[in-house]
Amino acid sequence: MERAARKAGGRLRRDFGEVEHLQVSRKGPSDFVTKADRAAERTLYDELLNARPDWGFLMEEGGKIDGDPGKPRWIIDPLDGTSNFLHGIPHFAISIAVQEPKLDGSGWGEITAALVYQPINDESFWAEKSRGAWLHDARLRVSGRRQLSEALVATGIPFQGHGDFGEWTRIFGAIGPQVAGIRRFGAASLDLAWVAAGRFEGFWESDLQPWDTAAGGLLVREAGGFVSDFRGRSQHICDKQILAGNDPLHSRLHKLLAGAIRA
Ligand code: 2AM
Ligand code: CA
Ligand code: CA
Ligand code: CA
Repeated sequence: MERAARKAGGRLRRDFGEVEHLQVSRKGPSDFVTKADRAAERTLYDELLNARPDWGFLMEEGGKIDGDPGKPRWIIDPLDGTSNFLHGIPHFAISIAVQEPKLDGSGWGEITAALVYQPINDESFWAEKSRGAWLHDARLRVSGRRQLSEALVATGIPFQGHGDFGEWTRIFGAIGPQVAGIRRFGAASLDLAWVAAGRFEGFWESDLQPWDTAAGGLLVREAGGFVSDFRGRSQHICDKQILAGNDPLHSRLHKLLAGAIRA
């Protein structure tokens, strides 16, 4: 996983330097895809298929590819933060997770391994189920801050055609005055990795996809944090909403969110 991400990351680094020459197309009004997204995904696919020929794939650009029955699958966002990438902002990542099939064969189950790799500053956040989360060889632990007034919280703001601006604004109005600050950096997998690393005390966003949350969710849990939907129920990767945070701030944020949604 790390080898594949480093190879694809090297490619993204080169393309980032040539961003003005990249072919760009649109999937929606402000939802762009570049030659770099596709090339990185191709590299990840080739490397991971070579390493585990019988596993399946769920990828942002290429969709679903079945593996052998009973085998895990890779969940891949080859370039999370395409808008940043396109604007020459070096905040983007590769996100890879491993999902196990359910034992009874009735679909997909737990995420057991995760990697979020930031090619520009060469930060590699990884986790294995029940074995912890790490930044390179340093164990990760969510923030120890306990006061909302000291909390730096990240979010994702809806954009054209995605998400509910009214709901986001109500939540922002509820959380904003209570916390030390709110950030919107534009790459959900990195927002989650940074919660795991204790850089943010919390993160919320709606309208996400499995490849945005699969790896980051495991990172937060393995770093001792909590991940849920906006109602505090356990978050499955197919849920579009996510709220992540340390204990006790996850529950404080959840109460503010729940109040704002009801209002
Ligand atoms: P992407 O770069 O892999 O498409 C949550 O904000 C996610 O929405 C981001 O991680 C980003 O993933 C995706 N996204 C797509 N278009 C976006 C836009 N115009 N602004 C912000 N995020 C966008
Ligand atoms: Ca995209
Ligand atoms: Ca992407
Ligand atoms: Ca993404």
